[in-house]
Amino acid sequence: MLKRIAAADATYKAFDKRFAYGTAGFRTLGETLDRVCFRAGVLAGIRAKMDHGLAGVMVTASHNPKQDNGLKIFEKDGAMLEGPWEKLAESLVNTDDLPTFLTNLNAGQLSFPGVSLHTDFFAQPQGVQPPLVFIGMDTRDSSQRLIDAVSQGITLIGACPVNYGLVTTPQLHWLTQRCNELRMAMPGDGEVHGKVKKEDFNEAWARYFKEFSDLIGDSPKSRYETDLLLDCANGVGSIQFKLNLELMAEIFGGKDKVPLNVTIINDDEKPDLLNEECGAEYVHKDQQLPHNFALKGGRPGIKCASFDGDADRLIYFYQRTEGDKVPVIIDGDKQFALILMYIKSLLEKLGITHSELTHVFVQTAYVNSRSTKFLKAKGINNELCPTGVKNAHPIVVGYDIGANDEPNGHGTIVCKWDRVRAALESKKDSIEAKKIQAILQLSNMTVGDAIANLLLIESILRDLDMSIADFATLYEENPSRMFKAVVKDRTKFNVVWDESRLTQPIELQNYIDALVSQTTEGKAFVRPSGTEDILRLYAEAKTMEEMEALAKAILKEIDEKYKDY
Ligand code: G16
Repeated sequence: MLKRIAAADATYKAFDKRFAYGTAGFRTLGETLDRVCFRAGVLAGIRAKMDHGLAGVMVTASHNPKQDNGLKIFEKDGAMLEGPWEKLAESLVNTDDLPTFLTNLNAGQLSFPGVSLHTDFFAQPQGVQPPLVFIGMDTRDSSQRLIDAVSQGITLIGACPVNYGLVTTPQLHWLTQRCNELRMAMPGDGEVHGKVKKEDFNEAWARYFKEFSDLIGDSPKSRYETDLLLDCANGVGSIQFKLNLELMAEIFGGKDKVPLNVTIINDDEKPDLLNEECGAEYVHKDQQLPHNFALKGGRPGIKCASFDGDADRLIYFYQRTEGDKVPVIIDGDKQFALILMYIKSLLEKLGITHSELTHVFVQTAYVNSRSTKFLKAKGINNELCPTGVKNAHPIVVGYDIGANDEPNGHGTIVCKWDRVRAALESKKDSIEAKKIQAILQLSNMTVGDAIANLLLIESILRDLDMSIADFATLYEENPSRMFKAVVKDRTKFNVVWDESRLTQPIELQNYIDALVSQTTEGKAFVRPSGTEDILRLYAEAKTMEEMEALAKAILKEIDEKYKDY
């Protein structure tokens, strides 16, 4: 086994840089990732060969430009790869001598705190259920080649790749978790994974959407708009969401019976067009209407949304008046404020208090100060964590109901079903209890999911009879924006735990502090990106002019003094 791994590894071009397991796995130019993908396949195979028996690998660079690619590894329950395993993955991918590394690792001469390798991973797997790695990819040019490399790594270490082809990232997380549940329910069935079809995902959400719709009924709405213009970033989201729409038409008994009429734009899956002037990242960060907005009926007042390249982010927006190039944006924070307020108000109607069913809303330093004030006033328990689902997850799971999100459109709400059901037991026939369960069922609890979140949010907007303009005015944000700065070595910029301040270079932090203190309702911070070779700057102020001046001054300082730092 080791010889074949070594021989295969040698066929992939060596690289001369160190790859870091960043915010969302390994990510860089697609053309440089072949060996990384092969080795990551070996790692995922080892993960699956431990007592868990299952892991997942998604080949995607999500919001990044089309020439990039990357991969995320995840656990059998769909959660991100455990932190200690990230460290092992990083070392394994970067080693100069893979056979020696693997030999030492297997013999226990090389160890990683928190990683328990209690099974000889060179041995043939025992037991009925083979170790599996669920794999999938986005629509990039390099994705097929890279997934072949991942697949080879998995096979050579003695695990079995299960290739789902073109899927959204959250879909693959969910399919992995689904298989894990089935395996636990049917431990004697070695072929149970064959029962997990990628369409199960689409079918589940079409059904959950219908179940919630049945609770609302079809009483006329005066403000809710059934029409939605959806920008799919020319990515894999359009392939999957179209299937959802077909299934919804079937389940509702006809397209005209579905209380949501979606017109899709930017659904050309040509890799060249991926994320090009469209998609959630473009709309949110560049604050622009997506390409082709006007092509299929985009006009002032029309409710719109954007997915990103692998459909794990969702941004809502609309054009306020004719000719406006800058859309009104409803970011992740506002989407999840709506979801939490909705659930909280149902719980309040049932008289269920925070101590009976605890909740938390975990956000990042990017949260707008007005959002924080709003949540506080509404009594929503709020915490901050560093960027990345892997950082939010440990906090969220400490509560009965927990949501985490980022303004860029990532977000999910999870719950402890046993706690929720127990709290609702004596009221389970009430409409409120039914709605709480139906809305939580609409959440993809493995990871933030643009398709699931869209159907979840549409359900709430319809129940509350809210228009897109009503949604936008849930609270008013300070003008804010994210900027990028290119520096020679972003790893030299260190931040505090929640990323809101630099610890190094401290002179730059002092400069930012001085500017912020002179700005009305000013907020700004700089952090190194974990997915791109840049620094990110967040700036916020009471007025657009002050926000822009704040950002301009910080960007100038970085350019003049820290570009080659
Ligand atoms: C990933 C992460 C997000 C993060 C984003 C940008 O998203 O899952 O949590 O906000 O990268 O991260 P950074 O600011 O570190 O570059 P995606 O959608 O690109 O996979």
